[in-house]
Amino acid sequence: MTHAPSLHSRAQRVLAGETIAAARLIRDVDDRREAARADLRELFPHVGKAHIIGVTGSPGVGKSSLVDALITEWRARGKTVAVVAVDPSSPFTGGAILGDRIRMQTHSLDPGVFIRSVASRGFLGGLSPSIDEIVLVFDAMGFDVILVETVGVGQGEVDIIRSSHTTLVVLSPNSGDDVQGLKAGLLEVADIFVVNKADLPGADRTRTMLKRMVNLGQGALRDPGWAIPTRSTSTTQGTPEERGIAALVDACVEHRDHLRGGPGLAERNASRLRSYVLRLAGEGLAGRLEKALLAHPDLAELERGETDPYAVANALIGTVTHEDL
Ligand SMILES: Nc1nc2c(ncn2[C@@H]2O[C@H](COP(=O)(O)OP(=O)(O)O)[C@@H](O)[C@H]2O)c(=O)[nH]1
Ligand SMILES: [Mg+2]
Repeated sequence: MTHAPSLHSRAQRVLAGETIAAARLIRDVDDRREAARADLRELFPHVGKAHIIGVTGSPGVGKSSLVDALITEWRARGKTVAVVAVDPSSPFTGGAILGDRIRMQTHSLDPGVFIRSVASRGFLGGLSPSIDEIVLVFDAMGFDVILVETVGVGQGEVDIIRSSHTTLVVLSPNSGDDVQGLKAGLLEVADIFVVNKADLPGADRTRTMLKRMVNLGQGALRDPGWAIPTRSTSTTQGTPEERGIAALVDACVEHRDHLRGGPGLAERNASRLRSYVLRLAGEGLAGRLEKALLAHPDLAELERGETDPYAVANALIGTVTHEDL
C-alpha cells in the first residue's frame, strides 16, 4: 500500500500517533513558525485527558534524574509518559543541555515515552514560551502523564507551573535552598514537596523543616483543601522503598484524584487556557504594534521632538486595535 500523506494534515498524523510528525510539529512550535498554528488549532479539540505535572526546583537538585525514575515507575503501571524539559541554556548557543537527552535515552526505544528538551531562550531563569503548546501536542497525542521540568524562577515560568495540574517542588539537602529562606512563592505553587538525595546527610532535617513550613502555611497555600505532602526520594541509592519513587507517584495520583473530586481540576484548566490566550493575544499585538509603529506618521514628529512617547503609544494602540488579530 502506498503512503499518501497529502490526504492527511500533519495534525491528523500526530493524532494517529506518528511520532515523526509530532517531532516535526514540536520543532516548528519551538521555532515559532507560522506553520504550526493550523496544526495546533486542529489538535486543540483533542486535549484534556493527560495529567500534567510540573517538576521544578533549583539546578542540580536532581529534577532530571527524578523525571527519569518517574517515567520508569509510570511505565511499570502501564501509563504512557511524555516529558518536556526546559534547559537553562546559554543565550549564545540557544541549545539544550546534552546531558538531559543522554540520560533519558534509556527510554528512547520505548514507544510509550516521548521526551523533548527545549532551550529556555535565555530570559532570566526563563521558560520557552512554547511549553504550553508542546504540552498541547502531547495531550492531543493521548499521553497519560505529561512531565514538565523547569527551573523554578521567573514569572513566565511561575505561570506555567501554576497551570500544571500537579506541581512537584524539588529540594535537596545541600542545594543551598535553605528552607527557612525558601521563597514564599514556592509554597504558593507546590502541591507536593520532594526532598531528593535522601541518601545524603541532612535530608531528614530538610524534610522536617518543610513540614513545619507547610503547617505554618499562613494562607499562602495554593489550595487550602490539600495538605501538601513531603516525600523523600533517592534516584541513586537504596531499596525501592528507600528510593521512594512509587510513594511519590502515589502522591501524584492522590493529588489528581483530589482535583477531580472538587473544583480544582476545572480551575487549573481554566487558568491554563487564560494564560494561553493572553500569551497569543500579546504576541499578536506585539507584532502588529511593531509593524504599525514603523509606518506611523507620528514617528517622525516624535523624532523631531514635536510630540512625546506617551501620545504616540496611545495613537499606536488606537491604530492596531481597530484591526482583527
Ligand atoms: N546523591 C544523590 N545524587 C543525586 C540524586 N539524584 C540526582 N543526583 C545527582 O545530582 C546531579 C544533578 O542531577 P540532575 O538530575 O541533572 O539535576 P537537575 O539539574 O535538577 O535536573 C547529578 O550528578 C545526579 O547524579 C540522588 O538521589 N542522590
Ligand atoms: Mg535537569
